[in-house]
Order: sequence, then structure tokens, then C-alpha cells
Amino acid sequence: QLGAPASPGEELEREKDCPETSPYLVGPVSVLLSSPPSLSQIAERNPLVSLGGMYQPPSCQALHHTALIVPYRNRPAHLRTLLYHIHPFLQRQQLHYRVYIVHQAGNSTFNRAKLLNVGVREALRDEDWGCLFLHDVDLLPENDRNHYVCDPRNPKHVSVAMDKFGYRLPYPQYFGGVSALTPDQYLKMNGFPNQYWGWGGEDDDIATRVRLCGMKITRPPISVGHYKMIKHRADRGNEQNPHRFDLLMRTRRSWHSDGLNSLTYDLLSRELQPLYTNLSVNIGEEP
Ligand code: UD2
Ligand code: MN
Repeated sequence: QLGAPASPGEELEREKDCPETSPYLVGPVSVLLSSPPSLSQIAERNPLVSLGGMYQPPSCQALHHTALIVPYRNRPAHLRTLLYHIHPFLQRQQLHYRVYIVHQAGNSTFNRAKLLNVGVREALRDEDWGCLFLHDVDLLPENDRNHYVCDPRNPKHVSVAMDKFGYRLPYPQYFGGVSALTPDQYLKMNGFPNQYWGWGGEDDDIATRVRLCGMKITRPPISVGHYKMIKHRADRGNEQNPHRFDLLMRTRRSWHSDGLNSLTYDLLSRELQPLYTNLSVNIGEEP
């Protein structure tokens, strides 16, 4: 056996681990962009990203495995802007990652939290991701020391300082924008609620779930948690949810039965695009 060529598996084992802190980090980055390039231009700039929006560092074994999951409908320019920034950002962090776009098919009222549940379930079919990053399409991280990995102890709220809130947390329990949970943390809280149709409330429900299952919200320092939100108007089909306050009064009673364990949907397609995996899903409509 001595001298026999190593199998690909053994070859991988021999590679050394990536360092705990990537040497490629630059800190604050400018994310201003007047008009995003085309998808094919973005793909050209990211030659190491493989079909489905996957990446592994070429010369070391990644220490972290992150699925980036984006709830989505009809925001093509925002999507291109996010992809343009996020691929190089995640590569500088030397992560093994994959980008999932969870596209709500049809014209029923938008349901962000349910789409995130779908994204998590589908992403976990592919790999044992160590970390689920749940990410609005219009948020651009402005500092690559904002490490896209999970806190093994507690769910992490990541977008702590957005330009639209004057780079401050708008209120202590705020959980909107970008968050990061391990699959265990996600399961422990029965995922996210499926019942919030339209804008608002779902993020507060999620924050409440974290507390109800005995976990705490952790956050990165304000200085690294800077984000720009691409300016936009309210979308058609995502009007303010008039039931959100009533729903929020019931979280304590409903979280056990509404979430990952009650999730139903029709996966219409799973397409491997050059820069992302597109999951088109029929999530039904508000009863
Ligand atoms: C805030 C939160 C967001 C969520 C929302 C209330 C921030 C930065 N974000 O966002 O996390 O809690 O309030 O529901 O404060 N989307 C589409 N197409 C649509 C509608 C929504 O793709 O037609 C997706 C997209 O990823 C978007 C996200 O849903 O970023 C949140 O919707 P929004 O950006 O309209 O809401 P916003 O900015 O008030
Ligand atoms: Mn937004």
C-alpha cells in the first residue's frame, strides 16, 4: 500500500484547516453601488463559486459551514446587488457556504418567516450546515469582520446597526434583518412562525420564541454589525399585516404547534444557478 495514490477523501484530510481568523479580511467595506452588474458579470468575478452558489476555500479546510437563506420575490436588482457583495465577502471569511434564494411563487401575500422555514428545511437536505444565516435581500454588510458563523450557545441577531435606524438597534428585542442560528437552536424553537402573512411582526415573534425556549439573543458589537439597506418602497403583496399584534399576543401558546412541525409547502423547482440555488415554492395563502 505504501506509495499508493491517496483517495480524494484522504487527500482532503491532509489539507490543513483554515486559520481561525482569515488573512483576507479588510474590515470596513464600501457597499455603495449605483447599478448592479448583470448576473453573468458577477459570476465572472467569482470564478471559484460553483453551480448552485457554493464555495469552499481552495487551499484549506473551512472551519465553518454556513447556509445563507434569503426570502425572496420580485427584487431582481436587490438580488444582484446582494450577490455582487456577498460572494466576495463570504470568500474573504474562508467559509464553506452556499446561497439559497427562497422564491415565493404566485401572488399570494408574502410570508417571510414561512419562506425561511422552507429554506432551512431544504438546505438541511443538502448538508449538515453548522450555521443558518437568514438574510433579507436588501441588506449589505459593511464590515467583513462581521463573521458569518453561529454562536454555538445562542441565536444571534446580526444586523444590529443599520443605516436606516441611524446605525443603532431600534429597540432591545429587535430581531429583524439578518440572524444566525445553528440547526439545533432552530429546532429547539420549532423554527419560525408560519402564520404571519404580510409585513411585520414575524421578527418579534421569533425573538419571543428564543426567550420562551430558554435561550438568549446574542449580538456582534455595533461597530462590526453595520449594514446598508437598499432604499425601497413597500412591495405590492406585502402590505402591513393587520393581525400582527393579535398574533404576537399568542406566541406563548402557539409556538409549540406553529412552526417547523406544522410546515407544509409545494416545492415547484430547485434550480442550480451559477450564483445561487433557487427554490421556487408555493407556500399557499392566508386562510
Ligand atoms: C423589516 C425587517 C425584515 C422584516 C420586515 C417585516 C429590517 C432591515 N428588516 O424589513 O427582516 O422583519 O421588516 O416583515 O428592518 N421580500 C421580497 N419581496 C417582497 C417582499 C419582501 O423579496 O415583495 C423579502 C426581501 O428579502 C426583503 C424582506 O422580505 O428584504 C423584508 O421585507 P422588506 O424589505 O419589505 O421589509 P423592511 O425593509 O421593512
Ligand atoms: Mn427592506
